[in-house]
Amino acid sequence: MSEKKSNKLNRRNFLKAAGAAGIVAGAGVMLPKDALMARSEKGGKGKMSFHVPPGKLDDYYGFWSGGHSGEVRIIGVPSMREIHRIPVFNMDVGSGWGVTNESKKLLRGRAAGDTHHVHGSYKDGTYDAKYLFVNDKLNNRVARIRIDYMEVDAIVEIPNIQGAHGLFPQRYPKTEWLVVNSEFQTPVPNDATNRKAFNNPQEYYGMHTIIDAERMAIVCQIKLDENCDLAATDYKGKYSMCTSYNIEKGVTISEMLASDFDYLIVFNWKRIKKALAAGKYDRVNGVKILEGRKGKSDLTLRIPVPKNPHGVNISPDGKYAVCCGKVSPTTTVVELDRLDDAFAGKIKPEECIVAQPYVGLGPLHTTFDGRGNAITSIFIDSTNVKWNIAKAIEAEKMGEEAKKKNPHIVDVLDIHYQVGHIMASMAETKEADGKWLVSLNKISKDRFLNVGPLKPENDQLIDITGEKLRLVHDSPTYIEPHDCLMIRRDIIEPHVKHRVEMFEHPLAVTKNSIERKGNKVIVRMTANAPIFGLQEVKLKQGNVVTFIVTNHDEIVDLSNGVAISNYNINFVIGPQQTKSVTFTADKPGVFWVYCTNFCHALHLEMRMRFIVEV
Ligand code: RUQ
Ligand code: CA
Repeated sequence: MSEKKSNKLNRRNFLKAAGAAGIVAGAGVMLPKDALMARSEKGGKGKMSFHVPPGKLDDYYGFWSGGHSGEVRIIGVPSMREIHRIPVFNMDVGSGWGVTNESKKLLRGRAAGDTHHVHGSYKDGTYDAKYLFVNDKLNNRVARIRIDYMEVDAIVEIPNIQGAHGLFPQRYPKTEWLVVNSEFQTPVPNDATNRKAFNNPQEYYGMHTIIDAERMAIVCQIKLDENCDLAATDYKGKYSMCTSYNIEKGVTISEMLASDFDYLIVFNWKRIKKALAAGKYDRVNGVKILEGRKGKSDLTLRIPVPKNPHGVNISPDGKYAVCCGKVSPTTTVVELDRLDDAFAGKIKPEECIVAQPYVGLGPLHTTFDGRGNAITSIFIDSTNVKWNIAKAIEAEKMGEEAKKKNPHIVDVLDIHYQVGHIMASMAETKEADGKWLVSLNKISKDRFLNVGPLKPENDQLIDITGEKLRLVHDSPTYIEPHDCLMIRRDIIEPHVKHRVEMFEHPLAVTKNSIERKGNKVIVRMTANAPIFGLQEVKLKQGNVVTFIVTNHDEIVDLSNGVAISNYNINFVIGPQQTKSVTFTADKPGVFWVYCTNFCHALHLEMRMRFIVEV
C-alpha cells in the first residue's frame, strides 16, 4: 500500500472511532492545512545548517528518553549525532550498569524499564545543570542522573501507582519537588488486603505523586478518581498539573471515550503544604495520601477539556498552559493567572480557558519558540503546526466565525510520519530561544535502509528561526525515544567532569590485596593502563568473590574495562573511578581477566589470571 493511502486510512479510521464515540472532529471547520493553502504563502525560512564540521562542537546537549530500551541518550544538536548513552533502567555491560554492585544496588533486580520524559533540575525557570530526572512507566520508578558524571545516582520506587508517566520538576524558585503522574488507575492499596476492589473499577484511583528531588524520597500522593497522564509545573512554584483522559474510570477503550470532555487537573501547592502540616492524610504503604477527589478536596481544580487530552505544556513566559485535545482537533489554552480566582471560587474553572484553536487531527504535544508562537504535534495528520497564541486568543473573543478561518495558523509542516512529542530548543524554560525543533516521529517506514520488521524511529530536525518551519535533517534513532530536551551547551558543559572524584567511592582502592574471610574473598585491585595491580587471584570453587577495582589513570578518556572470561562479568571504569562486583566462583579452571576498553599500545597484554581450584 502506498504511503499516502495508508495514512489516509489511518485518518479515516480515527475519524470513525472519534465519531462513534460521539464527537464531531473538525466538522464544518477548515482544518489548518487547508486554511493555510487558502492564504497566500508568506514568511521567510530559516537558514541554519545541521552540519557540524570536524573541530566544532554542537550547540546543544540533547537528552533523549529511550522508551522501552530503558535508557537516556545524549544527542548533539544540530548534528543529531548520538554521543553517549546513559543506562538507567536497562542493563548495559558496555558501561557495567547492571553488572556491578553499584548499579545492582539501585536497580534492585529490575533491569527493564520504559523511559518517557527526561527533564532537568531548575533554578529560576531555567536549568541549573545539576540533575536530569526520568520516569519508568514499567516499574514505577524515577531515576536521577547527575550531570557532572552523566550517571544515575538515585532511583526512587513509587508505591500505590501504575503507569508512572508524566514527570515534571518544580521550576521556581528551584527544583525541590518533582511530580509524577499515574496513567493507570488501580486499587489503593493494591494487594490482598483490598481484594474486594480488584473487580470494581469504581474503586481504582489515580495518583499525583510528589517527590523530594534532593532526597529522592516520596513527599506525598494526591488521590484522584481520574487517571493522570502528562505533567507540568508553572513558573511561579504555585501549581502543578496533569491531564486526565479517563475521568470515566473506564477499563475499555469505549468506556474511556464515553465522555465528551475530560480534565486538566491543577494542584495547589500552598494548600498541599498546609494539608501536610496539618496532618490531613492517610498512610498507605508508608506514603502520605492526601484527598484530591472532586467534591471532597480543595487541593485540586478541574478544568474541563475536550476530549481524552494528552500533553500539557507551559508557555515560556509562564502565562499559559496549552493542553492538547488528542481526540479533539483543538488545543485548550488556559491562562494561569486566573487559577488563583478559580481556586478561590470567584470564577468557574472553565473561565480559565482563553482559547481553543483548531490545530488538526490528533494533537499530542506543544512546544514554543519564545516569540509568542506555539508548535503542536499532530499525530493523525502527521504534521507540526505552528500557531500564534495571541491570535488564537483574539479570534476566540471574536467568535466562532472568525475562529473557523484559523487566523492563528502560521505554518504547517508535513513530517514523516506520526509524530508524538516535539520539542524546541530550551522550550521548557524562560530562555526558549526559537532555534531548533525536533519532531519525534514514531513511524519511519521507507525512510531508511530496511533493517527488518523493527524499524528505527525518525527524529526530524527543523529550523524554526524563520516564519516557516524548515525541515533540515532526518535522523534514525534506536527504539524508542518519547521525548527530548535541548539544553544550550554553555549551561551544561562547565559542569561535566572528565574524571570522577576517587574518594567519593568509599571502597576506592589504593593498595592491591586479597583478603580471605571463610568462604568470602575480597580482591582489591588497581588498574593503570596497561597493568592490573594483581597478576593472579587464586581461590576455591564455591568461594564468593568480590572484585573492587579502581582506575588510577587521570588521563582524559582513559577508561579500563574489566571482563572475566566465561563468568559473564563485564564493566568499564572511568579515570579515577571505582567499581565492584560480587559473584560465586562456581566453575573451576583458569579464566583470563582482561581489559575491554582499548587503553594503551599494550592493551591486549593487560590481563591477569583468575584461577578457581577444586
Ligand atoms: S507521552 S506515551 Cu510523553 Cu506523549 Cu509517553
Ligand atoms: Ca475520556
